[in-house]
Amino acid sequence: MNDQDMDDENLPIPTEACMVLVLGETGAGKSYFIKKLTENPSVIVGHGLESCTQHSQAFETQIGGTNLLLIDTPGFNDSVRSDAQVVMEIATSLAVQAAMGVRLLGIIYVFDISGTRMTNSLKRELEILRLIAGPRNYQHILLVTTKWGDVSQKRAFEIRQYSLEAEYWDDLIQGKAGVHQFDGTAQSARSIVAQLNFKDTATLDLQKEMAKNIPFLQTKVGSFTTQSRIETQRRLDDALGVPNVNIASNDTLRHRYANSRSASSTVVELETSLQRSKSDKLKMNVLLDDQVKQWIQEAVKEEKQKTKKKPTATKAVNWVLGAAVKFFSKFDKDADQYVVVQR
Ligand SMILES: Nc1nc2c(ncn2[C@@H]2O[C@H](COP(=O)(O)OP(=O)(O)O)[C@@H](O)[C@H]2O)c(=O)[nH]1
Ligand SMILES: [Mg+2]
Repeated sequence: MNDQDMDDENLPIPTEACMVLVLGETGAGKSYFIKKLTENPSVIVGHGLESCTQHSQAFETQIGGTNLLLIDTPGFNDSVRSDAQVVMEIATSLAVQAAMGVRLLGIIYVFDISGTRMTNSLKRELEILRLIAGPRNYQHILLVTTKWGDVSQKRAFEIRQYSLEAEYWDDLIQGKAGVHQFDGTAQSARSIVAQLNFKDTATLDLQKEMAKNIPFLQTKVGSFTTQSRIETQRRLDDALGVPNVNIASNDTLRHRYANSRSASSTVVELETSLQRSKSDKLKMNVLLDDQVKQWIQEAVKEEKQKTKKKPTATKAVNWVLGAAVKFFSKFDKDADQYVVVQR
């Protein structure tokens, strides 16, 4: 399918809205930030460690006369999803945005200043952010620290922010990414978002790669998220003292580790991880742009049948994001079967 196939009839109601991606670790405060910004009670904020944002979702608001579509994402380092899955959801919203001609203003990257972070997961997450955006687009990124509430910790938090800026965010800041502290209020959220450049449109590196119509696995961020998973497994193998496990093998890891000192919970963790990386690779073979165009047409058709009208852009974006999650989850459920079929 090419762009000409998408005539007006197949598109949702045109919108002047601009899209903003909200990214960051699970629990960092993405949904909380969006809730304050949009004052929309249906934004679900998390309570415990489990991730709360079920899947990516768009929420509308207006800033200075511009309609914004904020994309809330489940978050990296999530308890139920791999980073690859999260990146695919981000890519889906970028593909919808491109297909519907919605302008992308940039990325808000949310960081919990009160939490202590594992260096490796932080580095990995920042690498994903860099690969999605590309160095020319750092100017379209806002790095936002949250959870400054505990006054007794203010000094410690400031030192943490300083070390983030000096050691982890230095290249992003040099590339003109903005740094902001969110104080938890609606006014603070609005004034942070107002710092995005409303006149400019961001074209992220990932969008450029996807426009070439290559499978997602071949994009830089696609290959990074699957490669590093293999690397994580190697490290776990080393820890268990079982070198050179061929992860492509169909032998179950439980069998391989039967005589090792490993705790069965670690084996289960490895098996889950192996399963996820298999299904992630299969998901990533999809030509996302084509798939998304089909979903948009289905969303328009369904809404027209129901209400005799086209869906709004927000409704269509959410319809597609929901369809994408259902579609991806099939790969997780059938991961083993698919792998056997592929051999
Ligand atoms: N004090 C404070 N709590 C916050 C802030 N942002 C988020 N939280 C809390 O942190 C938890 C996780 O927030 P949530 O927005 O669901 O995180 P998400 O996974 O990034 O969407 C919730 O209990 C929020 O109430 C903030 O700026 N200040
Ligand atoms: Mg959330």
